[in-house]
Amino acid sequence: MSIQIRKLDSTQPDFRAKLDTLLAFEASTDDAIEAAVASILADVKARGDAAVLEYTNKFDRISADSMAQFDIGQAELDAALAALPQAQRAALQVAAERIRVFHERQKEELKGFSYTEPDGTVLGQRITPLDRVGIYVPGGKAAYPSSVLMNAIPAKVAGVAEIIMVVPTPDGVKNQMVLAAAAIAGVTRVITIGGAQAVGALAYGTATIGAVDKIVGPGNAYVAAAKRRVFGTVGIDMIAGPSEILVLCDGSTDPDWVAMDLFSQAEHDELAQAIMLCPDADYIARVEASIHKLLPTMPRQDVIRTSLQDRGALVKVRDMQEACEIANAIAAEHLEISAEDPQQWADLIRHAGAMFLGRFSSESLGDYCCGPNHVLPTSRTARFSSPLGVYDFQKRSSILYVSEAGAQTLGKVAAELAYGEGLQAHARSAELRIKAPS
Ligand code: HSO
Ligand code: ZN
Repeated sequence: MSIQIRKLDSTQPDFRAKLDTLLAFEASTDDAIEAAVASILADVKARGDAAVLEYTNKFDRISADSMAQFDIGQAELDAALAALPQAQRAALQVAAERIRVFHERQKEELKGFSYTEPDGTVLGQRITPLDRVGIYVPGGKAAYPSSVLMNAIPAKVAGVAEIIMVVPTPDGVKNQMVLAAAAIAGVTRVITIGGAQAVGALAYGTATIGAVDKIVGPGNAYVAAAKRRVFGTVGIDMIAGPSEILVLCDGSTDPDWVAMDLFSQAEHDELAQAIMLCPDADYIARVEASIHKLLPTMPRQDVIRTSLQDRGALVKVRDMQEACEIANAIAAEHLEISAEDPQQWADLIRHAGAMFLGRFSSESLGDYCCGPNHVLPTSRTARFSSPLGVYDFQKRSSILYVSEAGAQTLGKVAAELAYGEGLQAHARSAELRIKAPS
């Protein structure tokens, strides 16, 4: 079966409207899902472990009789790691080490500070890790060991004391590579529960699972809805949408490479989005030919075809400058700049989750092992949010030490403002510290 891929031209008068339609993605607002999730969360909050056990047995088609059966001990994690084929174990270890090194750098950027004023007053900011974090790992078609590393390692580097990973095991089947990745990343505890019930258990705590402070990690529409609802009780990282890749191409890269890069995100999901921008019409035709040639060789060709047909596009732009402007409007999760001199174009980019510069930097390398995080803002949220990082597992506290001399001058300022706001106690609290003139 062949593929029909959308071709757009930036000189068409309705180009921006067409692009907007293509980019529009409705994050789940399904009423049935919302209602189901609300009732599961309320039930978990009220009945704790009993509810989690029931939902897990029902949704994952298993028949456990106690929560203890969902706890995977360290010995089982270590055994999963030991049993992996040597090459797979080595690859996970190399990836984990590189991810750790990158995030250690991030941590160095995130030091607190303090400064002392002439009167001895000291002001500053202290950064501390979260105590307990929950990591949600999907158990279905997107059970990615690489995502275990990408979520757990920054938490570990930040200094989070307890990392609780939940992963559903439909029909009781455990993904050994996911367990091995948990062992490598140093996850504290792995519990084989999933869905909204796992999010509820982590957020509210049950007798066997203590409440966490933040829940991170991707999940299906139920998990996303549950994370939104528990936000406030706990922190959450983001609501991840389908994967996206935007390739900016000057026409100098082997078209097979570009076609395969587009496939690499399209193969994640029918809803994934793969778009190419290029000023050279002949080159676009060559990439299209590569797509036709390579698609039949792909095991996941059905997913790729649907994704490319429904949400993909090959876009002819006037020049690379215009490609950069459009890239900023798209604010893609992944942006590849496959060009002779990528840096000059990268300098023009303000909005992208991750930028891959030059033709050798395929997104797949970043997905697994370069080091930067692959959990990135999707659905245009790169306009205002950042890759998952050490900072997501830390928070800041302000430090205020006011000297006796500082209290004299600051007290007058504060009292003035407090009277202005009609707040007597504030004003007098400041004034009590001001010494009467002797
Ligand atoms: N590209 C995905 C991450 C991933 N790729 C995991 C392969 N495995 C995030 O958009
Ligand atoms: Zn990927």
